[in-house]
Amino acid sequence: MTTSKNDTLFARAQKTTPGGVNSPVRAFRSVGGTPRFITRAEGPYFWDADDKRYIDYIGSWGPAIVGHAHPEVVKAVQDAATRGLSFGAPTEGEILMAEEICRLVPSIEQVRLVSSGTEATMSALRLARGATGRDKIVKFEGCYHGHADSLLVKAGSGLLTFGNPTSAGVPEDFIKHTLVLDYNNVQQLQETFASMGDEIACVIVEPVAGNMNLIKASHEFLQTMRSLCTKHGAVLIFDEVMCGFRVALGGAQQVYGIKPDLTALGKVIGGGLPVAAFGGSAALMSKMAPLGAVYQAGTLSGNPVAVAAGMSTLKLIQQPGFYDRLSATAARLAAGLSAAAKEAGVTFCADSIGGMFGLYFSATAPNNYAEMMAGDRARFNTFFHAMLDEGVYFAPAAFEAGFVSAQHSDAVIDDTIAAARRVFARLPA
Ligand code: HOZ
Repeated sequence: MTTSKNDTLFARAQKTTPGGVNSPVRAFRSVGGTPRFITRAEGPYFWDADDKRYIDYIGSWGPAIVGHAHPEVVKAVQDAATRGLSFGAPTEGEILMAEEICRLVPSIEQVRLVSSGTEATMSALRLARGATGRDKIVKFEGCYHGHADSLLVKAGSGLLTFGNPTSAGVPEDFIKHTLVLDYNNVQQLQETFASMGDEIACVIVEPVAGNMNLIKASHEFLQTMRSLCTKHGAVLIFDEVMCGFRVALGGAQQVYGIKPDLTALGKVIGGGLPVAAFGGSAALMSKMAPLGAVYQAGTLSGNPVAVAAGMSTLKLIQQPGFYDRLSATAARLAAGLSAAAKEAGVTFCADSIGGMFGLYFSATAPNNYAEMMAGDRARFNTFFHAMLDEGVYFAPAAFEAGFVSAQHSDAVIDDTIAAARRVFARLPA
């Protein structure tokens, strides 16, 4: 048997990098086996070190919305790179991106560009605390908002792999102000505000959760949150790092018709390079340095090459019918996989919103963390590996959402469904 180049690279990587990866989900710890080391990507596909091609359903966890290596995005990056890589001084590109974000997301009047989703949520949190003079924050079990200390409590994504959703190394003192509630539980939210509403600086939520598989918030849940925050002077933060520009051009806030006070963005706005942002009303954003007392900074914030990739992506997603097609693609995949499972008698369902989807080895889609954890994860893992063998790369954990791009044609989706039909037929009863 020949050794896979992925195995060789993984063994080598583990000598110099903890666990062999630079972000835990990539290590395949949840599903077992060897991570695939990616060598190149194009459209809906990427190739691993053994030159095996996969239909890619993570799309860099969202950014590759127009498909990998889109010629216009690549050209924009190349052009920007020839003019210089980083200046540590402002550029007109940053103004253009800020103007575009403010135009596309009506709740945002002013925006600050940063380099990662973690920075965006962490800074939004600091701003909420600075603006209200309060310490307490509310988050929801299974929502992941990056790896800042006070947000790493009962979080989703990679932390769930280890069965310990709260990270070591976070002092109790740092998280004693973090209140963790159940996602989609309206009554618990009301009770919490009734007992301590005037001490709460902010509520932070993924309005479409993408880090405990895909879970949609109910309209009532988000509307209650909006009303309670307004009533008690707390800041409502929508973490749209994943769902922003993914579920609709105006993000989840457009889908639900609810305006947060602050929004965290990332992924799509960088088009595959590191750009993220947080923004809200001009009054709130004026509390940020250099105007206000809330400090935040970054050498690579608004990096010219990254902004060029993001702007080019933001232009492409505004083509007429873009989101109709993207939504239809994800819905076709979800319906086709559900039908294939049903034919094989496998308990399974799938759901989608815009270009995001969820796969569940349970009879119905989960509404919260506990329901998601009740799904059959062993069966997901078997399915994941069988699909990988078939050349289909889903997220390597049952705790992650999936993503389609504009380059996932009907033929690509149908190939995926045909592969799933073969896999479901082989799954042990
Ligand atoms: N937080 C990302 C998924 N929800 C994982 C990022 C990565 O491992 O690349």
